[in-house]
Amino acid sequence: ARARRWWKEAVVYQVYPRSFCDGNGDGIGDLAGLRSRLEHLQALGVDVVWLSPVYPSPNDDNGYDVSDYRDIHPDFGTLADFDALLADLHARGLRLMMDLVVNHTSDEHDWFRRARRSRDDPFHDFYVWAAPGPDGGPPNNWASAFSGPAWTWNEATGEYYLHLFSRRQPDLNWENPRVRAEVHALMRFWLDRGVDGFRMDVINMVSKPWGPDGRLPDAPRLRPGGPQPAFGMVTAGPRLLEFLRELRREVLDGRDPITVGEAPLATPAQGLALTDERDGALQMLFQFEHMDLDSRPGDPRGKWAAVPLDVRAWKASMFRWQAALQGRGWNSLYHSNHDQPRPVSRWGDDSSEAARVASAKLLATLLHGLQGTPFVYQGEELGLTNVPFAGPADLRDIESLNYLREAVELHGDTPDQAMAAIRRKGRDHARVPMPWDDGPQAGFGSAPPWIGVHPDHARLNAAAARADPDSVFHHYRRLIALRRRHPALVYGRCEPLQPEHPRLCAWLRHGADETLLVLGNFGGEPLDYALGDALPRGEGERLLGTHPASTGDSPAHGRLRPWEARIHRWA
Ligand code: TEU
Ligand code: CA
Repeated sequence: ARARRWWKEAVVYQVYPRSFCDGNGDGIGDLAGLRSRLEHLQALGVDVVWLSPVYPSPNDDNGYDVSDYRDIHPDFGTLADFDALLADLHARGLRLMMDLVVNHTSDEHDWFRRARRSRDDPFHDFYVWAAPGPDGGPPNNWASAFSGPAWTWNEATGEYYLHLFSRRQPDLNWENPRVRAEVHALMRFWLDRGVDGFRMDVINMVSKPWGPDGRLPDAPRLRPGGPQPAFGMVTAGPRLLEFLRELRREVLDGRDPITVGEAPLATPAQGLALTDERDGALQMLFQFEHMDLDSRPGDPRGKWAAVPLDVRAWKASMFRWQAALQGRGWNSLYHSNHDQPRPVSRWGDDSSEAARVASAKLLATLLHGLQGTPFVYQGEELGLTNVPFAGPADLRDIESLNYLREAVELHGDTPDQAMAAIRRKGRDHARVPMPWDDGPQAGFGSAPPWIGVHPDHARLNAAAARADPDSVFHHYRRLIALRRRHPALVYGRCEPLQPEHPRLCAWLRHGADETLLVLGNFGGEPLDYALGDALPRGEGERLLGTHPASTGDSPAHGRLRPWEARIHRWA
C-alpha cells in the first residue's frame, strides 16, 4: 500500500512576496507584510507556504535571478525578518518552502562576475561557455524563453555564455561537481535554518545534452525564422536523474522535507522516474501538460497563440498523470501560479459575477478532487480574474515586454495583436497586488504599488470574500477541510468515468473504507448525466457542492447546472 506522508496530505499556498502585502509603505510587498496576513492563510486552512524567491536580486526576472543565495533582498527585509516569519509560521503549525533557483544565477552573482572576467578564474567553468558558431554568431540556434538567442557574447573571454532565460540569468554548469556541491551546501543552509522544503525552479533543465563533439546540438526548426525553442533540448537531459538522485542523497535523505521540481515539457514517464518513491529523487513535479493544452500546436508564437481549452484533453491529461504515478509516485495539483493567467478567466467564465463564482468553484473542486498535493496561488482562493491591461505601460514582466518586440519583429504581428495575446496569457495577471479590502491600494499598502492594483478590487477582495459564506474563498476552505476529514480524497485511487464525454467530468476515488465520486459540469450550459451502474450501491451522501443542494442531486443521474460540481461519498 502507498506510504502515508505529511506532504501528501498537505495543501500548499504560493506567495509571490512582491505582490502579497507591503508592510513598510514603499509599494513593494515584503516579509513584514506577509507576517501581518498569516491569519488569512490559517482561515483558509492551508498547511504550507511556498515563498517565491526573496534573495538579493537585480529583479531582471523579479527574483528568479539570484545574486546571493544566503541572504534576503532588502526590499523584503533581513535574515532576522525571515527568521521571525519562519518562527511565526511554525508557531501557527504552518511550514515554509523556499524557491530554489539553481539552473541559473543572476549575472550579478559573485560567481558570474569572476567567471566572465577570465578563462583562468576558478569560477569560470561554473557557467556554460562556447565558441562562436561557424558563421561567427551564437554557438547554436537555441532561443531564450524571453525572446532572442539563448547566447550572449562576453568580450573579456571572447566566448558566448548560455542563458535559457534572460541574458542576465546565465545558466550554471551542473557538469561541474563544484557547482553541484555549492547547490547542496546552500540547500543545507536553509534546511538547517528550519525551512521545510523547496520548490525547484526549472530543475529538469540542469543536465544539458552535450554531444560527443563537446557541443550543444542545434534544436529542430520549429519556426520559420530566428532562434529555435530550446526547452525540448534541455528538459530531461542525459544526467538529470543522476544529478537529482545525488542531490537527494547529499541533502534530502535523513530529513523529511517537501520537494517539488518545476519540469516544463515533462512526460508522465519522466514524472514517474523522478518521483518514484523507491528510486526517484523528488516527491513531486510541476508538470506543464495541461498548461500547454490551450496553445496552438506548432505555432511559432508558442504559448502566446492561445486556443480554447478542450475539456476532454484536460481530462485525458489529468487521468494520464493519475494513472502513471498511481501507487508509485505523487502528483502536484495546480492551475495557477505566478507564471500563469488567472484560471477563472482562462478556463472558466469571468463575464458575470455568477459565472465567475461558479466556474472558479468548479475548477477548484475538480483540481482538489484528484489524487495529489494541491497548490493554491495567492488570489486564486478569491476567484481573481485577469486584468484588462491597457498597454505596455501597465506591464512589468520581462517575458511580456520582450514578447511585444518579438511578436512584431519575428512574427509580423501588430502591437495590438501582441497586446491581445498578452492580455490572454501574460504573467502580470497573477502579479498585481493581492486585494485585501476596498480601501485605497486595495489594502495592499499605504503607497502606490510597483504594479497597478486590480481594477475590481472594491468588489474582489479578501475582506468581502471572508464575509460572504457563498464566496469562492469559503468553497476553497470547505474543500481543504474535506481533504483533512476524508483520506480517500488524498490517497484514493482515481477511476475515470465516461472519459470521452466532452464536458462531463466524473471520477471515483477508491479509499480504504470509503468511495468518493467527483462530478462536474466543465461548461456554461446545463448538462444531463447518467452514471448508472458505475457507482457503488445506494444513494450515498453529498459531501460538498458548488451550488445549494437540491432534490435532484442523485449521483447516478440528473442535471448539472452550469459550472456545477459535487462530491458524493459511499462508506
Ligand atoms: O518558469 C519556468 C518556465 O518555464 C516559465 O518560463 C514558464 O514556462 C513561462 O513563464 C510561462 O509563461 C520558472 C519561473 O517560474 C519563472 O517565473 C521564471 O521566469 C523562469 O523559471 C526562470 O527562472
Ligand atoms: Ca514594502
